[in-house]
Amino acid sequence: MRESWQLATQVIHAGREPNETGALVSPLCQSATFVFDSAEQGGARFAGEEAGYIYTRLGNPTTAELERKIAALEGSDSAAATASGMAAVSAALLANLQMGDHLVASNAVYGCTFALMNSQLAKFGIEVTLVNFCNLAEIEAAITSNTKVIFCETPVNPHLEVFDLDAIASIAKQHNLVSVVDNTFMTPLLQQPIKHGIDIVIHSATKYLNGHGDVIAGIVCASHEQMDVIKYEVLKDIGAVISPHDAWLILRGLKTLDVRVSRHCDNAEKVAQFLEAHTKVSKVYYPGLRSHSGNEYMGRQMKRAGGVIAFELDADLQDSIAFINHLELFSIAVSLGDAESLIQHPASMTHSPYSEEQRARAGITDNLLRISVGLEAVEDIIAALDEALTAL
Ligand code: LCS
Repeated sequence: MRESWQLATQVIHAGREPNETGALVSPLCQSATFVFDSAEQGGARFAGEEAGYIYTRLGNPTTAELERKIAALEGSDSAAATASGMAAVSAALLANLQMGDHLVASNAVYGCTFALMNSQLAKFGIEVTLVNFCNLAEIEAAITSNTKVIFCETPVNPHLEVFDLDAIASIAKQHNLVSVVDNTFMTPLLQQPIKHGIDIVIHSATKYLNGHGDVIAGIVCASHEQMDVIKYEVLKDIGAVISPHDAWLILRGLKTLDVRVSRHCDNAEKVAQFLEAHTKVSKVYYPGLRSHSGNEYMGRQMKRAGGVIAFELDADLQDSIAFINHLELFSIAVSLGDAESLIQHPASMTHSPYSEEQRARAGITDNLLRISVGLEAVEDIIAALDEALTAL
């Protein structure tokens, strides 16, 4: 692979290695374990004296191809594919936190990431402080002598607030913290946090990377030094690794990532403009719109705004729920980044682990609706929204 190749080319070719069959598509290596030539060879592989596969929880050729590809796209030394996006978040945090440590994260994050920090990590004496990452002084003020990690998503799930990656990386370096960014909403084609100085990038590969709604998976990208702990200690012992079959499906999905992401963005830009102009929509959250606070980062940190839009209707909660039920073409489902357009209600679905008060602090209103704009003809997506808005 040439370093000069564009991401649209790398997404197809990066990470591939010739295989002995000559097959264009790398064969799926669906094996739990690997046979040693001798007892001595087995011992040498466990001791790290000889390269080679041992057991799929420790590494697998299909998984390794996916890891090489994503590492190339994100510009990291290495990557580890995981059983889910939550396994990726967990591995990145557990590798860098222990009892008595403190973590600073943004007020709004995906609901289960919030629950992991506030419920699971809390059980092991790891504290979290959630602050507004738009205000850099608030981040600085939250840092204490035991802070080890700074974490955010950008754009944020569910309301797409955007944070300054250069500034976050610089605060982390100044205080000797590990910075972790969840890049799920962007994919490496639209944003590469490591190029802004971020230490660890994670993804729910369930979303755009796979893109076909048939796999739950995640990926962590970091330096070799970080990966020695993330992959060969934490993931090895916790066991939250990806199935080779799922890695193979994601490799298949990734071949069309560039064309899919372009179409998601084209469609979402038109849908966001339609919603913003509609009298029954009171607020639209999409960084591609000039009215959005994240718009200043377009071009600087994000190439385009992605395929997720949040909005509030000029209606009460009951009518907003009726709108979801009335909407044709869209499936009422959590997740995002699939070919199908999806709609969900964050307060009662993806962000239900938050209490009402915590949601208010995170800016997640009860009326907020979130759509993942799919790959259908945009005229049909807009017609469906228009009809449901008219029926309000
Ligand atoms: N990070 C982000 C930003 C996410 O949106 C999600 C899942 C995860 C991590 C966890 O990934 P998973 O374990 O599900 O692969 N977000 C979801 C959502 O918004 N709707 O359904 C799942």
